[in-house]
Amino acid sequence: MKRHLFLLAAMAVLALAARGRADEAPRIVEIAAKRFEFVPGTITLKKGDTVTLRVTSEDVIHGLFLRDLKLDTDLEPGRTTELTVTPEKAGRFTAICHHYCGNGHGNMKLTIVVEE
Ligand SMILES: [Cu+2]
Repeated sequence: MKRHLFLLAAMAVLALAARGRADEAPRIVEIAAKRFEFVPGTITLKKGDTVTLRVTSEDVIHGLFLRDLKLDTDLEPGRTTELTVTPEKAGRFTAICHHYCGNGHGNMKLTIVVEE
């Protein structure tokens, strides 16, 4: 009988531990894309931490490209695109808009700082 109670307690602890992990949603970073900037212009992430980038284009089609973090996506006008990223190396990276969106397109950059 004692043994059964012990097993029940152990199962309850395991169930709670599993639920705790499932509740750990990635941090969300909101970013607006518009001619000719990303707002904020710089975001800071932590190496090894998974985050969701929630990027909304406020005007025309933009893009977000950064090879180092495997970002390569179109940002449709008026829509929000979610990207999950887990940076594997620390440093300072520059993501660019890779859809021509007008005269200031070349300056449309997002700095991503990844801290150790
Ligand atoms: Cu652009």
